[in-house]
Amino acid sequence: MAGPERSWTSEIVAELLLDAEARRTPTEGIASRWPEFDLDAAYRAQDLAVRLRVARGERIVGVKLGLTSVAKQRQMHVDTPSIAWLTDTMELAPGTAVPTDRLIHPRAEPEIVFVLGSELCGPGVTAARAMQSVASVVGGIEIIDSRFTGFSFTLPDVVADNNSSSRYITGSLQLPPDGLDLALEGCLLEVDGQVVDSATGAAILGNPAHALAFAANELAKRGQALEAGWVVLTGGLTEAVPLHPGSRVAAHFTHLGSIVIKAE
Ligand code: OOG
Ligand code: MG
Repeated sequence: MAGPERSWTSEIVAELLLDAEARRTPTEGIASRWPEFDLDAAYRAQDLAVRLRVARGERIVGVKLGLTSVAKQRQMHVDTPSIAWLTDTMELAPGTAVPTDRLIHPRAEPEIVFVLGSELCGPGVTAARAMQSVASVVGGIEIIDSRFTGFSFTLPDVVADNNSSSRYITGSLQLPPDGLDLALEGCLLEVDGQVVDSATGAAILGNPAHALAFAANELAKRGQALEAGWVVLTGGLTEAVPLHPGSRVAAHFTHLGSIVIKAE
């Protein structure tokens, strides 16, 4: 006879997903097992998980937006952007290979990244106001790694899973935002020497500045603000590409330089 239904909570979800990450073992979607699992419960799980990360010594260094481009929304079958946390252990130093043996099924995606010079606090933040807080713009590659089987999830699932966070790397070229037209900033995505995709910054909600404003306004709903010095990943410009041991992925930007990662 089946045992009693597991009594789900956001705490249980947070621990289950951190454990799946640590054990490199994907799990089935939460939403399919807990029908009441909604976006509020998912963000609670996300916040609890980041508190557990901080308790074990990680430091919050910024946020990452998810599903801000049509390319990503179509690929993942989720049509709403979301926000998640970045910690210091997610940053890959330049030249460091992506350790695929510690990950489940990593993928790479090119992103436009902001570094904040001052605090940015919602609600009511416009794209123009958001850009006043930006000290510099950088190119980046994010390595995502879903804790869900087959990279298959609902919006609450992926939010609880910290938007599939895994690693990220930023380029060495830091440009002031003035004088850059971010909607027109182009990016070529190259995998093992072949250009496989391209996009401009307009792919990100029309302009990555809108993603930054979205981040401030979403965090305000949870009583939080973006802090000076934080890094903001504005979301994958193109579909994410699978990373296998030996893969080499490069993102070539018009003005933000080239970022290259190798997987081992
Ligand atoms: C969700 C992660 C989303 C982005 O840039 O869209 C994300 C996923 O695709 O697994 O980081
Ligand atoms: Mg991303």
